[in-house]
Amino acid sequence: MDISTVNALTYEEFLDIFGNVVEKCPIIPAAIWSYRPFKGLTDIEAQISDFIDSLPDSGKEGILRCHPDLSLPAVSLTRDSVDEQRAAGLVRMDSGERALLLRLCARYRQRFGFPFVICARANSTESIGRALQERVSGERAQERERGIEEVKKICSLRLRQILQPSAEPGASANKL
Ligand code: 2AL
Repeated sequence: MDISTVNALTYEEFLDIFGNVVEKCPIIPAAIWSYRPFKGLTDIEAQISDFIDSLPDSGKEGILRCHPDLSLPAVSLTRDSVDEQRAAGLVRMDSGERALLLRLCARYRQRFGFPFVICARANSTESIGRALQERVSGERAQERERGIEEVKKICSLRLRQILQPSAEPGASANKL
């Protein structure tokens, strides 16, 4: 989809298509709708990022809580989440690896009051396991910020699946 098509969408169509770019947080695309017309993919990304940054800590933690724990049964996940966890190889883990991951995720959630969030597409099962081992003993404020940075990475990749980078103004000139 290109940016002029995005800018021509009705609010309802926009929410249908962009509603889950931040997991189960349709209020975010609903809020940035106010900033149309968008200049391109990076403009939408920046508006989402600024909106998230403007939230109080409780709002940021709320966004993290909308994310499922990694490696939960697929029935409880959104389509986006299933695809991302599959891309990271999480669906291929054996039952011992899965049990360890779930145990660490539960410990993390208990310690911080929000789930461990990481951009699965940018990681492998090994790097997710290492990050979880390290982050489970971190500090709450630092983990809130790290989690939010991961949410932004997930969002960026989801946006790129909807809006190709060629939707950027000037992108066609680069091809000449
Ligand atoms: C997720 C998710 O749903 N997609 C992804 O990349 N990471 N969840 C999580 N808890 O990290």
